[in-house]
Amino acid sequence: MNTNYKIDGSCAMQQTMRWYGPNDPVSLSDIRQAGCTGIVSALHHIPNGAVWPIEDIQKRQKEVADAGMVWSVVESVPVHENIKTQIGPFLKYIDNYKQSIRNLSSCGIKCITYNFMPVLDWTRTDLAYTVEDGSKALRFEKAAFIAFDLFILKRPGAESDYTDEEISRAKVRFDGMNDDEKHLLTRNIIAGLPGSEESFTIEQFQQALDTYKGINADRLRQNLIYFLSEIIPVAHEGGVKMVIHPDDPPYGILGLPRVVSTAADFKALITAIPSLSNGLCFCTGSFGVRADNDLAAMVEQFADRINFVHLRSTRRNEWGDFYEDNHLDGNVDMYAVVKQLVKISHARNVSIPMRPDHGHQMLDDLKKKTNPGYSAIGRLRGLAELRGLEYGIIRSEM
Ligand code: DNO
Repeated sequence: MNTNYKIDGSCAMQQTMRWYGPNDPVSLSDIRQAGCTGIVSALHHIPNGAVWPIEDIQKRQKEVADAGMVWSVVESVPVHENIKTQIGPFLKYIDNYKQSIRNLSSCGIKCITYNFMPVLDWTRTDLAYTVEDGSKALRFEKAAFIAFDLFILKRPGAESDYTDEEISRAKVRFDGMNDDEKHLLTRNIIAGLPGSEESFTIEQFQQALDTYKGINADRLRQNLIYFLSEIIPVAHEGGVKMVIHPDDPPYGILGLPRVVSTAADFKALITAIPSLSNGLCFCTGSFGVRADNDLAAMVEQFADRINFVHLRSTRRNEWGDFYEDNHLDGNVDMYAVVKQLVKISHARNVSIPMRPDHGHQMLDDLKKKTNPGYSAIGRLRGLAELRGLEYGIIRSEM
């Protein structure tokens, strides 16, 4: 038995939370008091595509250090849309991306998260879904999403992406919405959730979708592999692990291609670019929406690639809707996942940074303006439960 459990010691994952910077209503002191030693952050003020200056990186590092923590993971250096579509000055944006990697590395930050989702980062239809205990969760409801696509956005050709049953459910859903609800749904989808670096009007949104005409999943995958072939050698040289975040939700939306939704998807990326700097941000909430993703088996399969972990559990239904459940509830077998993560951390002798991904808006936070998914108390609860789970696993099995 290992009685040496130390938070952030070699036998446990590093506990972190995301911090959106000085404007985040949750302070660094709050995060420290939740028991974290690491911070996950990004320079949200730097425009997408521009180089991250060393001075700005150091300033953020100092803010975090002054609060007694370390900026351990970047989430995210966003990938410019031109890089995904290979339209326009994408080579320039790739050069800038490489320089941001070099700058972060020279400051000692060695783990960088990114995603390759076309147009939209994570997507939800409802940011305040009341669950049975009275707290509020994020939710993706397919009928509402399809209603947006067919009857608000009116995307050309959208009907052919859905079954008759899905269309009629969406119609009923749409007819039952008043104008405020339609407006809110639209905003939730296109105005950009926290951490997404894009925000659109309806017209701009359709234009952005149009740039993917003719780009199917194979083509998007090729563009991603090209991007990786350029940046991974730079990351490797600087000792940096690039970690890709899976698609959220992990299936096609709005006719857009998806290339990071399953184990096979990620396998294709590491087969093409085998360097260990080509890593994975293992997000149980995103991968877990698909019943065909065996999460614990994926941790085992990608044991040497997982360099950052998001722990969250979703509960899905037969329609493809899901909401974010409590961290130890829902469809994710969190015990099996954490057990496997503890195993790989030990085998590699590393303390992999993890963060409780999202949390319910609850207790006092219900009265406050919070970033959807990123309120203090819900994440505190999630982290406390996950810490206890990990502690129990280490104490009883190792
Ligand atoms: C949502 C987050 C995502 C994630 C990006 C990574 O809460 O998990 O916004 O940060 O997709 O690039």
